[in-house]
Amino acid sequence: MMELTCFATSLQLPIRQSQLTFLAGVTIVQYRDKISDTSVLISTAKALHEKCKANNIPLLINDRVDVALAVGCEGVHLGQDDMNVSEARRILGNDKIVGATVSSIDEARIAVERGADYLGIGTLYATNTKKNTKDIIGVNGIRKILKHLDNGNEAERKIKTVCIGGVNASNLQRITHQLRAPSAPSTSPKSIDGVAVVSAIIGAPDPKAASSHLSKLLHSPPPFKAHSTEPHFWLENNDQEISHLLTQAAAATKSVREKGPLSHNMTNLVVQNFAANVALCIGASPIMANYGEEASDLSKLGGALVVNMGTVTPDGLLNYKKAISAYNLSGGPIVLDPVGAGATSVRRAALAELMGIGYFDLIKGNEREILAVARASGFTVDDNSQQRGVDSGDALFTIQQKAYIVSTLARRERNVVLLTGAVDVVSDGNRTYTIANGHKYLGMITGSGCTLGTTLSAYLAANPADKLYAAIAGILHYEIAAERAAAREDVKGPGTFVPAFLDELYRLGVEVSEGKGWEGARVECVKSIEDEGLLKEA
Ligand code: 3NM
Repeated sequence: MMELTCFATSLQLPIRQSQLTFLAGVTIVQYRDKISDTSVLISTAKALHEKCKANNIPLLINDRVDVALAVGCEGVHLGQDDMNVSEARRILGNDKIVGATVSSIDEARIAVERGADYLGIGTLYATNTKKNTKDIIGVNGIRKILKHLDNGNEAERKIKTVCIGGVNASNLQRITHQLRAPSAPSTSPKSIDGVAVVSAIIGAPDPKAASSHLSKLLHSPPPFKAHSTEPHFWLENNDQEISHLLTQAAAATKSVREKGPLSHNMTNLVVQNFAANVALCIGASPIMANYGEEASDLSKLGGALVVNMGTVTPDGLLNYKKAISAYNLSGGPIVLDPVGAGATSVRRAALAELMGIGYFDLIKGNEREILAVARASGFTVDDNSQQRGVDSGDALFTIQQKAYIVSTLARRERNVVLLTGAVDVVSDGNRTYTIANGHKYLGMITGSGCTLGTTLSAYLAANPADKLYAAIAGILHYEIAAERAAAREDVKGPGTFVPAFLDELYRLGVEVSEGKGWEGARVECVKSIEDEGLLKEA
């Protein structure tokens, strides 16, 4: 059961009695009042307690153990500057609820040690409700604390957690989806148990309707998972697995051609024309719309978004953020292509910012870009263990190491991660595959990586049930078409390759949809992945 904690009042949003008749779906109320005199605190809290009792909702008092005692309510919530948890426990007894605000692993550890019943972890996002917060720790900071608790002693594993700061109806489902301790696929990782909210309820014109809506959101899957058939598992026999995959991949190609999904590209100027042509050739419907305000309408058309950071600017970043929120809300898939992400501090910061405010169904990149993604996801990369791989002269990592990186990252981000190269490695955290198709000409023309992103967006939009299979289908379509184009007699080099490639994308799509299958697909399962120790918690 997910908890919805509502703060009944705060400095900026004073309580109106009428608001509390009563907050639908709220499971705990906290009375937070930092200015009133003690006598007023007690009388307000008593009135509030009567209402809470009538609705079977525990009432906690923020900061003030004395007020909680006077009122006889269910407990207190304590900040780091208040009475410490063990003192409060001693005074209130074991029957009362004692919660604590924590922003770091150390604070979490100490609060659990001292006997807290739950942790309020924050601040998640900057908020107008409480300006003097200690730390904005974001999604990564909270995941780190969850991971610590997940790996801790019994009390740490069992402790309940809620997150706080800037939670509202537009981000609640994404946040609860993302706030999980990343763990091995076989275990059930610790996740956030609820959210604590002030302004999204108390500041709403109709608090009861707002809390009811938040509660519904909290108890339903996020829109971007609504059509997923997860969990997905391997077939035991590798040949059967690959043959099943290829059948599904052919159906995915057919589905792209039948549905003609919108591929909304927020991409760099260099590749816009090429990306539109690639989308058309595979049967998708392209739109090159870089203006964020349009995204809300576009996101409702059943398509997908590509955020390609190839020519990132401050304006571009604002536009991406609007579009990302719109697509996360509608459930339309988003492909993130963090072009050159590791190259400059501006790009690294932009990537971290986007990953902190959005969910990306698929993130693709080359080795250096994926390493930047790993850092933005809260990992440190062990530079010493980078070594030249055996698969490609330029590769930093071996296939095994790549498999470890993409699967670890996909498991943390709960999405699909694709590391492109001579051999592509792609994973959803549970299943990892290599794909060895493609041609060197793809590396000699502009925008081949970017337009693979366009292709993948259309595949994800048309095939949301298993986004990993959808991605593999898109990669096969793209790379086998390149092989066929390069082998043509009329292709003399990269220049003549481009139009031939567009032809072959179209022709292969038709053939596969008509049941001719994937001649020449070179896909393999990577079923055993060692912990290469390349990614560490930052
Ligand atoms: N405590 P809203 S943030 C009361 O980080 C409080 O400890 C915080 O308000 C912390 O839901 C916060 O309006 C205010 O963003 C949360």
